[in-house]
Amino acid sequence: MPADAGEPVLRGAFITVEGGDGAGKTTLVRSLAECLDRAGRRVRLTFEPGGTELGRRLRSLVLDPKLELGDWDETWLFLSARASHVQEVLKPALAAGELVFSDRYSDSTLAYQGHGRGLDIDRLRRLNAEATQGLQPDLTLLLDVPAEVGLARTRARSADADRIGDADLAFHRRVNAGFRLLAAGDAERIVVIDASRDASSVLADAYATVNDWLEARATDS
Ligand code: Z5A
Repeated sequence: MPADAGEPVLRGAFITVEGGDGAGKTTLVRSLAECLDRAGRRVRLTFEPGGTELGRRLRSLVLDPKLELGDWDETWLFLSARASHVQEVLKPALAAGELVFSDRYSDSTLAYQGHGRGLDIDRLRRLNAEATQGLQPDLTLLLDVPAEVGLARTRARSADADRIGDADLAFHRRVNAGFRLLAAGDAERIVVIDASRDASSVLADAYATVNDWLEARATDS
């Protein structure tokens, strides 16, 4: 079916990196971008919540430990940040043919607000579809690490309070279990990587996965 007149064709590739707190997403996307750059592939890095001015402002609200927020209020803030991210950053970059990596995207809402907070997953999926205008990642790397290990890493890095990171261990375990369920339900898109290993082993697996995926995509097109 032809694309709607006026809707740009998204020729680029959209890869997301997901996982619980301290899984190593930020570390990984930076190193991956360097490796891909050395191999001649320019990468655009972005993240949620953030990536736009509205996203950055909403991020400081949603993570502020002094702010009391209901679970749905929290959800709307993430969705608003995502809607601006899609409209202002992701769609234009993909329309221009870029290779885009986002540190977190819509699976985080399903895992944190759905599995972690216990909100209705089907409703969250519908709201994600609205906020993203239907834009799904082509490939997702899920960094899987036990919640205790991830939290120990983030707490060793900084003692700063964080409204979501400071939730109890049971919450973070539900989030991680939620991510694994999402991966089991969408094995074509979501590749699980054991992120409890050292950063260079995680990078080697992630790089091989992305490279294979990019080559397969080039062969198919
Ligand atoms: N959230 C949500 O609830 N719903 C949503 O829809 C979205 C997000 C989009 C974002 O805050 C918060 O919002 C997040 C989910 C929620 N929860 N919290 N809190 P954030 O961006 O500040 O938090 P984060 O995404 O979890 O980032 P993080 O805590 O920095 O984790 P990370 O990016 O996965 O890890 P890192 O920064 O790469 O590494 C953490 C530390 O571990 C650092 O000192 C590294 O040097 C070290 N590290 C990294 N990899 C390794 C390995 N392999 N071994 C040992 N040490 C490592």
